[in-house]
Amino acid sequence: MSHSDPMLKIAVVGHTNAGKTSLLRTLLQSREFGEVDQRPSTTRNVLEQGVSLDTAQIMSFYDTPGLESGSDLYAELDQLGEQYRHDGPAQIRAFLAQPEAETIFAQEAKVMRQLLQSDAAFYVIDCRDPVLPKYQDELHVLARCGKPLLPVLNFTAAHGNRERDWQQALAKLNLHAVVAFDTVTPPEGGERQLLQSLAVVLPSAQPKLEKLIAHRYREREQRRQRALQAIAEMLTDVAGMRHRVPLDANEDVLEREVAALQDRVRRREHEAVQDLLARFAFLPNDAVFELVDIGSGQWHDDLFASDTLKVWSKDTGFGVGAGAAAGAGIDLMVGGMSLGLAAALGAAAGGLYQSWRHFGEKLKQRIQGERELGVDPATLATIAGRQLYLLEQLSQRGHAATDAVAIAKEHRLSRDGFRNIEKILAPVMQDQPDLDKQKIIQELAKYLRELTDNKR
Ligand SMILES: Nc1nc2c(ncn2[C@@H]2O[C@H](COP(=O)(O)OP(=O)(O)OP(=O)(O)O)[C@@H](O)[C@H]2O)c(=O)[nH]1
Ligand SMILES: [Mg+2]
Repeated sequence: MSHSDPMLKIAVVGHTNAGKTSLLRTLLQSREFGEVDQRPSTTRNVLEQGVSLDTAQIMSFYDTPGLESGSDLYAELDQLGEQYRHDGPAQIRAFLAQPEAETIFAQEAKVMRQLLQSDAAFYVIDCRDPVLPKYQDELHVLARCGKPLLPVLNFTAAHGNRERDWQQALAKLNLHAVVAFDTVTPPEGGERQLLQSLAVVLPSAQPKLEKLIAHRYREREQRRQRALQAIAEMLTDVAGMRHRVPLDANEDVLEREVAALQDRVRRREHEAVQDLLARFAFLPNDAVFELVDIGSGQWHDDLFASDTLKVWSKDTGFGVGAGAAAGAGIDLMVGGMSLGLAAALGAAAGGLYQSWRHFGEKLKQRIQGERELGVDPATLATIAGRQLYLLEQLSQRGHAATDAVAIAKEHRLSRDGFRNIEKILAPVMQDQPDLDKQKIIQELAKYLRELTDNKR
């Protein structure tokens, strides 16, 4: 791209509350751009945001205040006289020179000044609204600025929207290129379609926009790849977490160790969630765990909430054995072999030594006086399922969304869904000597990629 290339300037205009700032949040992949609110007239001034490609800025977007007085403005322009009949931009400039442009039409004037200085504009429409005359007047006034307008139908995910009515009304104004793009739940490939349609109404910008589309595609693929790698790393870390418990440890010590291990798992999962949110440019509170505790009916966000684990383990084919039955999600391992937490509990209830005894001499020798606590498969399947679900949600989520992604109980993996992951992680879970952790992470990342590719 040569330096003499003029900067592409795209304004975002439309009625107040139509979702202009929201559209830009999604396009710019920035949760923090501007101010979004359900009240009208949230954006009070033009706000610019540049877009860079390989460190060079190629274009700027301009968020503008919402239009509110389309019909009054239409009447005002009408009074400016016959001489502007065939020169819309001159008519708008004449209007902007009037005192009213600084007083009652101050908001509208900011929009029109920006539009005159831009190459083209997205005209954002809340297509839940009927095509009212005030909107048609507003569009007529904007069209007089002489810049290409690309209507963007927002709120298309809303039930009973009037997409068709709007398409017809826009065609009557000679606006045939229209894009449906819900800013909160953008359609698959929506951004590409939006930018390509912009290139249709503004052909001179096509090379730049094509470059941007290709760049965004590469960026998305790379981000997904790295996110899957990070998930694989976290799962391998958690699968390999071990807490040693001496043979002569009493019940309190065992409980303390279980709690400490649970805490490590929670923290590692939390870290991974924050990492995913940051990679996708979302905010720390944009994901919440909604786990209902079936027994008490209360909401828990605890990975190890006892009743939930118990019931889900059964539902998802993990059985009510091992750690799940205890609600601990932690397994007792002896010499790298899982004995299930039932054994640990037995140990806790009946005295460590007694329950230890029936594992036999051979085993006792093998463990050489120490047992280990590790994370049980049901817990790992929960964490894996949550992460993959979050990844999927974040990949398709618009940055205009203001609510959080709710991660619920059904997002854990079933025993079947977890089987291959468990197979790959087996050497780590069994604490095999000389295992190549990096190789396992790579293998797991590759498998997760296949798994998620199939879902796409
Ligand atoms: N569900 C849903 N809500 C949306 C969508 N777009 C915008 N909103 C919501 O609609 C309200 C208005 O959005 P804004 O982006 O502030 O609208 P605006 O056009 O910039 O408004 P002004 O700056 O006041 O002119 C906010 O509460 C948004 O969260 C959408 O596609 N779907
Ligand atoms: Mg706004």
